[in-house]
Amino acid sequence: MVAGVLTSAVAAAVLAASGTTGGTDSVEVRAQGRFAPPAAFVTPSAITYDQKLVPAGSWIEVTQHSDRKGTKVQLRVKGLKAGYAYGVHVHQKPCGADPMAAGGHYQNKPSQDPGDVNPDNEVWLDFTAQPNGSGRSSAYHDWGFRRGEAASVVLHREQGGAGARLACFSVPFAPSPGA
Ligand SMILES: [Cu+2]
Repeated sequence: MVAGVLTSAVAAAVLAASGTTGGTDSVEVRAQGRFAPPAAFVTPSAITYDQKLVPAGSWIEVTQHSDRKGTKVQLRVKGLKAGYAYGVHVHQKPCGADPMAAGGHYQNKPSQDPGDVNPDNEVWLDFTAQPNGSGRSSAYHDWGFRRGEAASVVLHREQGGAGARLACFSVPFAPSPGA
């Protein structure tokens, strides 16, 4: 195990921490944040665009484990709307005040074909919030991210690959070892 980088930043109601550790055979990324609305001068790492469904102060954690065989991404949330069915995917770009800033879905096989918008070619983390507002999900693929092409997790109003963007969390996803 080689010491990696650990950074943290506190700004307004935002706490974000991410770390990467790994030897030559695997890579780990863990990022946590609390959602805040877009602000004029500081872009939080976790931004809510809809405070009814993603209240300010609600919490998110995303972890990535990649090795030469594949990639597991796990999502945990707290403080969301009980019983609500959220759609979630990994997107290409970091979050911004504009919900569209995160760009499109990360795709293993980049494609314009709507048929390639599916949980095999993309990382979907849809979940339904528990009665206490918490939720979790995970996705495993036998592929990994290309460097710099996966940078956020977006929560959507609907499940199944589409729907309005409710919130966005910037995550520094790492390329697979050896990539
Ligand atoms: Cu999405």
